Amino acid sequence: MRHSILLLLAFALVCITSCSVDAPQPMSVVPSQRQIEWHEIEQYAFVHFTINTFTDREWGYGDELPELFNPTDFDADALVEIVKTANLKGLILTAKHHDGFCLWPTKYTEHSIKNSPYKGGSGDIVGEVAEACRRHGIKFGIYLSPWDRNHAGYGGDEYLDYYRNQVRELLTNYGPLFEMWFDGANGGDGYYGGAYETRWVESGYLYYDWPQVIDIIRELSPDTIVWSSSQPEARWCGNEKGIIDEYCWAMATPEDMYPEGRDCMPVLIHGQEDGSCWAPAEADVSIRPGWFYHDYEKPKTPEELFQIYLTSVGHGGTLLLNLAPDRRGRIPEEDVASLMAWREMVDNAFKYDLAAKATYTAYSSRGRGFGVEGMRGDDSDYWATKDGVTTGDVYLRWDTAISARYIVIEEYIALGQRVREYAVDVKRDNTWQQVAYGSTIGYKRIIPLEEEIVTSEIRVRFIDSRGPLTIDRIAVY
Ligand code: FUL
Repeated sequence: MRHSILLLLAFALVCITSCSVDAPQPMSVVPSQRQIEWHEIEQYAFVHFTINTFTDREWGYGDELPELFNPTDFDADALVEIVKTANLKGLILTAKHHDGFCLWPTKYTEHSIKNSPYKGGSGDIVGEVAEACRRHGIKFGIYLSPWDRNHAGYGGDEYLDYYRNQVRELLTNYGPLFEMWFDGANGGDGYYGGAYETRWVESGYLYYDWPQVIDIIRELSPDTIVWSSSQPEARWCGNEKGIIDEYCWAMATPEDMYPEGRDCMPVLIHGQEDGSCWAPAEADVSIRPGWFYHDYEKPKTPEELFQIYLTSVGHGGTLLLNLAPDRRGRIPEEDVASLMAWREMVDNAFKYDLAAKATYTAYSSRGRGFGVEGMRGDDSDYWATKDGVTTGDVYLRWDTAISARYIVIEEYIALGQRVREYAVDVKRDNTWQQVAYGSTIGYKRIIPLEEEIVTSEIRVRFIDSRGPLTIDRIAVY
């Protein structure tokens, strides 16, 4: 008897070990750990604030006097509290816009806040916001315009030293940063230390020698996501409307994103299925028509912001939503109202995952550890198919009918982005009816249904994929 129990145990052990299954091989291009974390924060604020706020311009010329910068009621905590309440997880501040005025008391130029009336010249907007972010658990990032219409040496080597010194100074004093934003606007007319002329830097991307700048970032703040034209870890989505294209890969090849003399827009918009690095789309958009505050402009409505959420976070990228402090240094009350109503709309729309009560079924599974339950909820397990299996249907069934408005699908991107084509069907009057059809999924795809659908069965068909399917989540709201 004892013998046979031991034999049985040994057999079970052999079975368990031999039945355990390996995870699918990662695709050749996968996100780094910091990029995965960046995807997960989904939405964060941009704050455009500088001398333009006081001159009513979008691009300053570079000859504005520092005395013009005079916010009467700036409060970094109040700003960050708004960001936090709106559930934005980070904040990227314009430390320097194209006009060259610096919002921190840099030691490299007099064209800064130290010569403004703000706090009698002892203020430091970058430092105040950085500290407030840390106090409130908000990630902090910096926008540092490469183009500088104030600096006399712009276009030459002297400016490059100046720029790199500023990168070093900012990272040393205010880092670590979660993202650094190096705007693409480059060259044109400006003050340039009194020259009042037009300067074009011969191929902007080469002029700045980004690898050198990135080396400084890696040395001082290794986990910073670099938004730039060289080795980008996040890319521009191709418009400033908050719309990431329906067809969008997180991968792209840097040389194709910023090619000499070729149109880069298709690559920025769609990414590349065979791109050489993970460079996902970020949707930057302002709550107002302009990036800076102008009293004649109005903020977007909560409904417009909600639509933007669907086409940014819901299209597999992140949302970088700009807020524009007014001349007090405060976010206008009507913008705050719109922002909070938007947040409530998002919270309400995605409050209860109806799939929590569904039964998940798939006829094809990789095996132990990669079953359909991996698609339930927001945890780290995922459903995978066997090597060579690049299609699969997943059924969600409920005992009592549910009323669905959104389907959310997420790929397990740590192993790469794979899905090329999918469809969603619902069962009505005992027949399947297709309600959605699309191409890429990536980190997250929110599929808004045209109308609220009452059903007790939903089928997600993965029609084509670059490799075995690795699906992290299917949720229904
Ligand atoms: C653009 C800039 O020229 C705008 O002023 C703004 O900063 C926007 C986010 O990027 O390229």
